Amino acid sequence: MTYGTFDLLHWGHINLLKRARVLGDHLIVGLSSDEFNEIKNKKSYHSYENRKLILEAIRYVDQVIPEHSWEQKIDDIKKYNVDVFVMGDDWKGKFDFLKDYCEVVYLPRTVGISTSKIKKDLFSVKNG
Ligand code: C2G
Repeated sequence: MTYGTFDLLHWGHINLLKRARVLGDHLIVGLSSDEFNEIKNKKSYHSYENRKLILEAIRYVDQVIPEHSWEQKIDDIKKYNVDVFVMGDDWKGKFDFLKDYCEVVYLPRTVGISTSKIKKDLFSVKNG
């Protein structure tokens, strides 16, 4: 299982999902709701419904559920019988408390791409 906003889907997201998928046989993505994004101080370009539609089209993703809060992970792990929890290593250590419930894996982030980089680069192109 993994969680995230996955806005303006890019190859860094795909690399994460691809590597996460092979750690098990069914990948669930806890997709941040628009409301939870506000709590994370993130404003996504695509709505939750459209980010969900995009994620569900990815071959590595088997199921998408909403992420409404920081506190839902333990319940999700129990509810969905999660064996492995996976995140990019920008989160390294932040979810070690989940080790009591499942394996916790932090994967190296893909260097050179991010949703904020895309927005920044597009903004500078537009403004010359
Ligand atoms: N990611 C990556 N490489 C990048 C960009 C992102 O590996 N170049 C990974 C992140 O580490 C994360 C996932 O892709 O595991 C989704 O990234 P975001 O949509 O930015 O997710 P985030 O805002 O970190 O939300 O409860 C956890 C949060 O919802 C995580």
